[in-house]
Amino acid sequence: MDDKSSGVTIDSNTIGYCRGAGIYIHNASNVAVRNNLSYGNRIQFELRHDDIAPDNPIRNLTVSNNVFASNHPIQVTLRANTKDNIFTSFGTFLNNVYATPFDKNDQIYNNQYTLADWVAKTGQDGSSKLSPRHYNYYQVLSADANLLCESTFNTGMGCYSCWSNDNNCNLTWDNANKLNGGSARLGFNNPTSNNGIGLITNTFSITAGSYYRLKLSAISNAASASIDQTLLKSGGDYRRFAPAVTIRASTTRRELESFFQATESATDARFDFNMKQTDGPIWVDNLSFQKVTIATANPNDSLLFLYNPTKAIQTQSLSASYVDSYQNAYNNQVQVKPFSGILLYIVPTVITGLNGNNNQNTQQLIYPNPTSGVATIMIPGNTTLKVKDVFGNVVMEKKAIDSEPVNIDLSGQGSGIYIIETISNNETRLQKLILQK
Ligand SMILES: [Ca+2]
Repeated sequence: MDDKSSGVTIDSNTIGYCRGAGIYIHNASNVAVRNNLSYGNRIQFELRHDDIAPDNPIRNLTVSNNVFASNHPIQVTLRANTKDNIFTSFGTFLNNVYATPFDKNDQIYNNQYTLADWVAKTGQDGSSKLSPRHYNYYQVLSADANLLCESTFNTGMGCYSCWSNDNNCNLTWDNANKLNGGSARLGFNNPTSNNGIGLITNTFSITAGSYYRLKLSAISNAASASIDQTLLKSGGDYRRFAPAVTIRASTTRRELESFFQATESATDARFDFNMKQTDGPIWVDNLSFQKVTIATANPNDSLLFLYNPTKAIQTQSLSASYVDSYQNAYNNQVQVKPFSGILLYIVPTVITGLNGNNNQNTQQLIYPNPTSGVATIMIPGNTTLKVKDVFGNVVMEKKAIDSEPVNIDLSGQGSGIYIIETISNNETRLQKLILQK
C-alpha cells in the first residue's frame, strides 16, 4: 500500500519469494492486513513512513492472523522504519506468527529485536507466536578448538578485560551459579550516561574466507540488552574482520549462536561484546569461538511451502511429519484450500533401529532422510558416530561431545543406503540413512 492509501483490506493472500517486501505499508493508514502468508521474501512485512508523504504516518492498521515467515537468516520477518517512531500508534496487531526457522535467536524485528522487544515497543502482538520449529542454516560439519582463553569461567576470568568510554567498566568473576557455576559479569561503576561498555577477549588468528561460530549463554539485568558482537583487529585501526552481529540478552537465560566469515587473515583478531551501561550488568558463560567447516541448509529440506491455484481443494501427500505455523500436526497428507497457501515445518522422524532396539528415552532423530548430501542427527553427548556403507566400510567417523545436533556430509559419496552406527554408554544403535543425489 503506497503513499496516502487508506481504507484497504489485504486478506488471505499468499506472497512468496519476492526480492523486496512481501507486504509493504508505505505512508498508508487505515489498512487491514489479515489471514495472509508472506514467506521467503527479502522482507515479510514492512512498515515505512518517510519524506515522500511526511503527513501520512502509519496509523490505524489492523494486522491479524498473518504468517510472516523467513527461510534464510538474511531475510527480515518484520521491519519498521518510520519518521516519528511512534510505534504505539501503528494500530492493532494480534495473533500473528513471526517465524524465523533458521534463526534460533528468534530476532524477528529488523533482525535485531525479539518478539518481546516488539511487544514492548508497540503494546501489541502479545498473543502472537514464533516459529514452531528451528533448523540450522549453517550446518556445522566439524569444529576446531575454542580460540578463546576461557569458556566455562568455572575457576576464574581467564584473560578477559573490559573497556568503557568513562573508564568505569567493572568485569568480575561471579561464582553464584548465574548460568552454569562461574560466569563473567560485565557491569559498571557509577553509570555515567548511556555510554558503551565492552567485554574484550584474547587475541587469536583467523583465516580469510573461513567460517567461525560464536556460542554463549547470556542473561542480563535489562529485559532486552543489545549486544554487538564484533570480530576486529586488536590494535591499530581496530577494523572489523566480519560484519557485526547484534544479539539480545534478557532476564531469562538465552543460548545464542552466531556465524562469521572472516574477510581477511590476521594473527591479531579479537572479539568485543559491546553493550550499553543502562542495559547492564550482563552475565556470560559457555563462551566459545571456533573455526568451523559448514554446509548451508536447503530450506526446502525442512520447510514445505504449498500453494493451490485452483478453485478446488487440493490434497498433497506428505513423505514426512510436519506441523504448520500453529503447531497443528500433519502426517500423511495436507489439504490446501482454493487460492490459498500453507507453510509446513518438518518434524524430524524417528528411524527405527535396524536391530529393533529402540529405547523411547534415547531415540535418535535424523533429517532429512532421504538426504541429498548433508543430514543432521540428534544424538546424546559422549557418542561415537560411524557412517558405514552397505558393505560395512566406515566412510565417516565423528565424536559428539555435547548433546547437540551432529551434521554429516555425504555429498562426496555415491547414492544408496548408509548405516549410521552410534555407540553411547556401551550401547550400539543402527539407523538407516538414504542418500539420493
Ligand atoms: Ca560456567
